[in-house]
Amino acid sequence: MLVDVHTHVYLPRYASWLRSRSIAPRILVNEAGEERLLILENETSAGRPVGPSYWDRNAKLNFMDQHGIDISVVSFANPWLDFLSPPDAESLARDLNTDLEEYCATSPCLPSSSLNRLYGLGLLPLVPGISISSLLQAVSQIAKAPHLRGLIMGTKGLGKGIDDDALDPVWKAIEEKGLVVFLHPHYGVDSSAWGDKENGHVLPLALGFPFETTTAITRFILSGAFDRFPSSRILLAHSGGTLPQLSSRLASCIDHDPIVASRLKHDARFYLGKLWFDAVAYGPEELAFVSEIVSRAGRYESGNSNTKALADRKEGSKRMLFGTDHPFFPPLSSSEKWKSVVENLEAIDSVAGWGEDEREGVRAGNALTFFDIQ
Ligand code: 5CU
Repeated sequence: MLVDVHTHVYLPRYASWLRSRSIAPRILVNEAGEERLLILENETSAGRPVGPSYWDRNAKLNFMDQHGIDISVVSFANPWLDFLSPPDAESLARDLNTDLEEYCATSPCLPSSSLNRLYGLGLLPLVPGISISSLLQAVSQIAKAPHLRGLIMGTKGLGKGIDDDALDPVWKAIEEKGLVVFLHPHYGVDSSAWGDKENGHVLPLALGFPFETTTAITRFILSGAFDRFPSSRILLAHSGGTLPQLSSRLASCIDHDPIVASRLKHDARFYLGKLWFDAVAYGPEELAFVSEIVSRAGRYESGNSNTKALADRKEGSKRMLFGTDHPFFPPLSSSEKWKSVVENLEAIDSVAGWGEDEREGVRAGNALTFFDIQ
């Protein structure tokens, strides 16, 4: 079985909003009469192709069939509602969450099963100036929707990031309802870091996106939020960005900073072991590394971190879940299989130390458990 946990949509109502706008984020029609998408900072004014794969459910299901994906946990694509006023964000969040529940609930079931092929992650109207009660209403709406299993969240929060103390009641409600939070980037990092050479979207997407996620989740950890909301279930996009690689350095920097250290109940690496990671890393070595380090995370405090690498990888694989990033990164020809699927599946198949149980877990079993799809 194959379950895709990182797959996006712009539902028709959202695409209409993007079409109605004259500044980015927007969908425009070019001189050739083709729709183009303009969402990233510094995107050329020509934008890039956008079409039914972003909003048409049949296109999503066809993509799933073409790649043997049985179930998708669909989430809204960036930049979500970030650019809207509080009243617009609030009403669009409500409508989009309703739309997504219907999109999933009326999807076909798996053959000889009562499981739907589509489940969803809703969204919150997280914009500066929104009231906390509006956010709590959205959390409650999502929790009541039978096919929504959580929500996707960007890194801005109410404008001050996801470590903003003002969000504590929201994290508390999310934790109480047992909802998954899929933390996903959009803004990258300051584009002056990319220099003057024309490198298209390579640097913002390959480096900026993962580093944005790294910064956001690290700030969340440093704020002590995991100590306040220890049952939070956060899934990190793109295999956690660079947090796994930097976690021991982070722990060391905290050790040398008494103020930050006094805020945390645990060694920084402990919190790594409370996270989940999509397996959208495109290479077996990266998956191996993340699974190994994640499994050791909780053991640093007991001084027992140097155990067997291969056993650690098996254990850590339980926190990793297959994803595609559809409909981003399409191939040049529509008949081709998407590299994002093929490469990520090949990577899962070739991790040294993962046996068939671990591969099956990352492909499907972990997601079914994590999202309570049964
Ligand atoms: O290619 C891109 O711009 C993106 C994006 O915006 N969001 C995403 O999830 N993947 C790729």
